[in-house]
Amino acid sequence: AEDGYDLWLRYAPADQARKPGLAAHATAIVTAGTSPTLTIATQEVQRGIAGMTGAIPTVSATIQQGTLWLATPASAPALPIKTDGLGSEGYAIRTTMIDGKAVTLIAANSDIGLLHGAYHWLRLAQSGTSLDKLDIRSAPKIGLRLLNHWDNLNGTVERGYAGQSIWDWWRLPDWKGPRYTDYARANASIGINGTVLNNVNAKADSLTAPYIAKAAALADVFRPYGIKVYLSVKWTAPMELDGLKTADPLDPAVAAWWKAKADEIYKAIPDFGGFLVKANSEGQPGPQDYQRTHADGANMLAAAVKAHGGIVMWRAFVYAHDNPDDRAKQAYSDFKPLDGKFADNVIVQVKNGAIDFQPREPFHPLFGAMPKTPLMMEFQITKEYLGQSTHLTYLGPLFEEVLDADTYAKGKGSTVAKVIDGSLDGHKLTGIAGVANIGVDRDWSGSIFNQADWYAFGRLAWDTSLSAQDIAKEWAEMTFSPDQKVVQPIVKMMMGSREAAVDYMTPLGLTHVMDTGHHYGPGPWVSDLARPEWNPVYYHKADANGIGFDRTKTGSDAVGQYAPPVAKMWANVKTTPERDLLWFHHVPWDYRLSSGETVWDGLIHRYDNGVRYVADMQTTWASLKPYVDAERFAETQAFLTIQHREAQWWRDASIAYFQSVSKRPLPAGSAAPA
Ligand code: GCW
Repeated sequence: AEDGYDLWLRYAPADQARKPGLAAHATAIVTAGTSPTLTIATQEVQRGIAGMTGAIPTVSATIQQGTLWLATPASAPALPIKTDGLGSEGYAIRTTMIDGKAVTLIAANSDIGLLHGAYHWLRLAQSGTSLDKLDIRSAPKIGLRLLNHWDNLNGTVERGYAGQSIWDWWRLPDWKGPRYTDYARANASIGINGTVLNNVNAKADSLTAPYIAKAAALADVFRPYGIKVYLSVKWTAPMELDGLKTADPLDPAVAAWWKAKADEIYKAIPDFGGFLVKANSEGQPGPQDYQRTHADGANMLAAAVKAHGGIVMWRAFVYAHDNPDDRAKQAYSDFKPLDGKFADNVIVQVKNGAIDFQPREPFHPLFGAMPKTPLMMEFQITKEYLGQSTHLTYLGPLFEEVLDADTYAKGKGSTVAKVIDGSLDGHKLTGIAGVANIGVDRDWSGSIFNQADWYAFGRLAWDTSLSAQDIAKEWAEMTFSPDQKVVQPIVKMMMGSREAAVDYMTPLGLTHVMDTGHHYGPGPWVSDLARPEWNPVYYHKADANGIGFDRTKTGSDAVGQYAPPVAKMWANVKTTPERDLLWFHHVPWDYRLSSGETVWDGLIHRYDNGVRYVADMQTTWASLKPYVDAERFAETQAFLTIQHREAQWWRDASIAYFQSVSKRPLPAGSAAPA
């Protein structure tokens, strides 16, 4: 059944006309050497070609016409392709003639590289691209390309909208169900090379011997796919598990405990990746509880894993309940002074924006501000604030917008992508993480279209220069059909969908106006939460005179945390892009937008546009009925109906509330809220 389980690795039967050509490009598979990874690559190509054409490529020792040849310089010294510059994970694909026979050669420096190459070739095959003349070289610039699971040991997933955790902790380590293999296939196919198994709001139990054994079992499944396992750790684990009196990072007994724990983990998982830490954030314990810094904490852990080649990813998502300063400024205030103080196997993990995975945020001020410290990106693939499982809001454009943002840290062109790929400041340790949207739902991600966000994250992590649109296209080709009659309308729907969500939820730079706790649906009126910075009214500051958060010198001066050219742009209401207007400025309701309309009218029009976009997606989707299988068609149609109703709810509730404050009439043509 088309229930979405196969993700983008469907290998659906190709058009009759394409089948012979496809099969002719993989009559046989020749691998130089043998390994579990090469077996996986071989079987994946067989599965793909068999699915698309019905013919199964043979496994052969000798090259024949139409061979797909997978080789490294080590296994095949006379390789006609240079593998310099491909690193340990990259690959080259080239069609060539060998002894008069047409061959497709995939070359790499490692078997993992060959596996990535095989997946690339299968992607071309699935998306209907000609395989006749290929000459491709591809290698990732970012070293760590990780999923972060916010999966709890009790099987729930924090901010997960696709069912319970896929980690079946009860039956691990003995039972390793087929889903783990399919998880590894999906991730390897887009170049993801690591996974943090458990929630950053960690429980100490994840470091006990039974859980280490369970993690080791998963690591065994993932290893031949080039995927390493990491764990989130709770700062007070030494106290909770072994009764230590303190978790002070400068206490030798604490350091010794972590060292012994690391040794124990590495004994079970020799290629264990390292630790991810949320400390002194939202109630989690951390080194500041002992008057130590984040660097003191990170460096102590880093020393524990150093001898094993492990790393520590230390999160910068911190804001304190007793700090009255603008929440958007707090991570920078805590971390910027620590630049240069972290050990060389520590990387600081920074969310894309300074608040929290909102539909739109300006890039985080730490990017570009800590040249002596490797920084990694944390994106959220799961859509906590973007409609969760039912809204179609493709995140590719959000990821792309952040990666392409210019920090001006070293002049024009100092993009966020260059900060995290290490090229701006010369860092070797580089990374990007995405908070996974994966659960036990048959379709893994809560909806078919949410699969695209997982896919886009992986593709951009591998190559930040790809465009969100090209990624949507290849995803749609593989997920639905290479028929452009299907692909084009789907890509069009996807490409405007995130902006539509911005319009019906948080137009013009509004932020964090979702209802409390679950963050689903509107709640701009909420003002009674204990922590001021959790209240939507804190963010929009709407009153009788106007709306928006003044983050210039007359307000919180958050703009002062950015490099001068950026700060200058955002400090001036006239040079601030309208999409960020209310993020940086408090403006009167009569403030004129570039269109000539007032900010009040502009706000209403954006709510209207957002709702209309969803209605247009419904129309487009309805027109695709003849081309999409019944199951996926019906689910998407039902979800779009939900989304439309909820976009309308967002619009109506937001307008009703803001109107109660602004006391203004709606512009002509806009309906009164229902
Ligand atoms: O996005 C917020 C979420 C919390 C999450 C926290 C974090 C894991 O609402 O659920 O906790 O951020 O990133 O630490």
